[in-house]
Order: sequence, then structure tokens, then C-alpha cells
Amino acid sequence: MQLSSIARRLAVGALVVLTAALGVAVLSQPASAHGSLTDPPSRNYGCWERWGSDFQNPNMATIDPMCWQAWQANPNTMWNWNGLYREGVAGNHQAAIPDGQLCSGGRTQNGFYASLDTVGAWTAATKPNKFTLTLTDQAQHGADYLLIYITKQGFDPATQPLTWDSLELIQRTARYAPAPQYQAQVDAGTRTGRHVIYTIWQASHLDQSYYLCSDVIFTGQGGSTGSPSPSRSTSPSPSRSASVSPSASRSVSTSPSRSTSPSAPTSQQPGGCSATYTKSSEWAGGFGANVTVTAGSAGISSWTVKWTFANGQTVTSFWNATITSSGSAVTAVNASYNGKLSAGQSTSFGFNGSWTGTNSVPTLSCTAQ
Ligand SMILES: [Cu+2]
Repeated sequence: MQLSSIARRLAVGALVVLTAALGVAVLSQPASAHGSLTDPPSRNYGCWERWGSDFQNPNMATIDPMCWQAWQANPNTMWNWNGLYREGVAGNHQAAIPDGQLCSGGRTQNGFYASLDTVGAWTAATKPNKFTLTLTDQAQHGADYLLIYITKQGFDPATQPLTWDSLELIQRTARYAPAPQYQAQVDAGTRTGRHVIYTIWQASHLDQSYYLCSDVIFTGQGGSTGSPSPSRSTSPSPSRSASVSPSASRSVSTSPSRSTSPSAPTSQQPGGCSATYTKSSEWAGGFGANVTVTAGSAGISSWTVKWTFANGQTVTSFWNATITSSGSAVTAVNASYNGKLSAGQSTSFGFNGSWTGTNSVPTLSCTAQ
């Protein structure tokens, strides 16, 4: 009564062959990287947050000159603020990353993030000396650990290139189970003034390490380590939530309507699932979206989410699922590691796409086995 996984793979394989034969786009890209430090913001996340909707404003050159040079160098450094990682480092971070290249992950991905190494007075978040650090993990990879470094007192990141020797390791955290955000309580000691927080996020889904520079100005005053900490910050930067805008969200459940009978069935049947689509960002010509998949009242072993774009949107890259398109019809099938969900459990996948004119939110259907 239940499609075996072999049969299912054959079915998916047949679909791929069929769609390839029809000459429609079949995108295949491995799970890519999705997350960054969002409070205090990493350099590219901060530049994206402050200027993403106004990145051609020439006033940026005087208001926020380090962001300006980064946007001029390559806007994709900001659009892909969540992708600053290397793979296969095996924990040897200092060997992989030369001095002066710490903020670009050692010029990872052919120097895609090189502008973040530029020495200067990056816009900095004002923080008390005890503060909460927040890393946003859009793809919910989990964390083996975070390594949190802060520059030594006396080092001036506005005039000196960042080196390993300029940093002090403050904290190595424990493991974090996959979640949208991870937090750590950080104590900067007696530091004052401008500093760089250098965070290494070791993701758990594979050997993927993120290298994140955040600029801060310490007040020298102790904050509370409790949560929520009293806001003693005199930060001029808007303390915005790092989470993605829920501006557009729609959900539909196609869970087979299960009996509300209190008598439990003796054999577990495959459950249904529901899917919710959220636009996470949008810019001229492009956008990002996340889809959360939630199992119904029973566990499932795999899921498929389908939708049809109404305005000619196309998927250009994706993660945590395999997405195929045939014209405007899109099919997303779970990755090998996130198909199995227990009752009520959620996972998510995401993609970047292109659009023109209108970018309406599609209606989703979700089926599970
Ligand atoms: Cu990722």
C-alpha cells in the first residue's frame, strides 16, 4: 500500500529523465550555504540590511563608505550574505585562512567576498560588554560549535588588517541542534571602543565552516547576561529583527483528512503534510523564498511540494531539496537528509529565483509518503 523507496526513486528518476528529454530546466545544485551572524550583524549582512532596498543611492558613499565599496565591488556579496563558507577545512581554520583575509573566509569562492577584507571604519553596532550574539541559520544546518573571537584591546580594525594574532578566542560553544537561530552570551571583558567579533560557525550537515566579521563598539559597561538583557545599548543602528520578513506567506494543507476517532489505528498509515511559503527577500530581478514543510498527525518518510508560479518566476538555485521546473510548474522533493519527519515535525528548504513585474506568492500542495 505504500510506495517503496526504490519505486519512489525510480519514479523520481523517470521524472528527471522525462523532463530532461522535454528540454525543460532541471536544476541541480547541492545544498548551499545559508546563514550568518545577524546580531551584531556580519559585514555583508549589515550592508544588505541597511542598503539592500536602496543599494544604488550615491549617498551611501559618504554615509556608509565601507558598504559602498563592497556594493561597488560586487553586489552579490550582499545578495548572498548567507553563503560565506568554505568546505573541507576539518577544523584547521588558521591553516586555511591567511592573515588579512579573515573576513572573506580566505577569499573563498574565488574571492566572492573579498571586499569584506577592506580595512576601514565599517559601520559598527554599539554593544555593552556582555551581550547576546545571534546567528541566523536559514537552512537549519545545526552547529557543531561556534568559535567566537574578539580583537585584542589596542588593535584598531579601522586602520590595520585583521590577523589571527590580533584576535583572542573568547568562547567555544557547545553543539546546537538545527534551529532558525543560535545564541551565545559573550563577555568582552574590559574592552572599549571599536572591535571586530570574528565568529566561525561549524555547520553540522557536512564539513562547512562560515567565517563572519561583525564590527562593534563596546561601551565598556557590563550588560546583563540574562535574557532578555536590559537594553543599555546606545546603538544608533536600528535593532531590527534578523528574521526574514513574513510579508508574504500562504499555507495550504493537503493532509488526508484523518478520522478524529479517538481509537488509534493499529497500523500507522502514511501521514499528510502541509507547506508554507515565505518570501525572505526581494530585489530588482531576484528574490529568495523559504518553504516550511510540516508533517501531519503521523510520521512521514518523504515529501513533495508543488506549486505553479503565476507571474513567470523561475527558480535559479535551491537548497535542502531538489527542485525541478517545467515551465511555471515547480516540484520540490526532499533531500536525502530531511524527508523523514515525525508527526508534527517541520523542516524547510529554500531557493532563489528571478521575477519581473509581479511576484505573487503561489499556492502550495504537499504530499507525503
Ligand atoms: Cu547551507
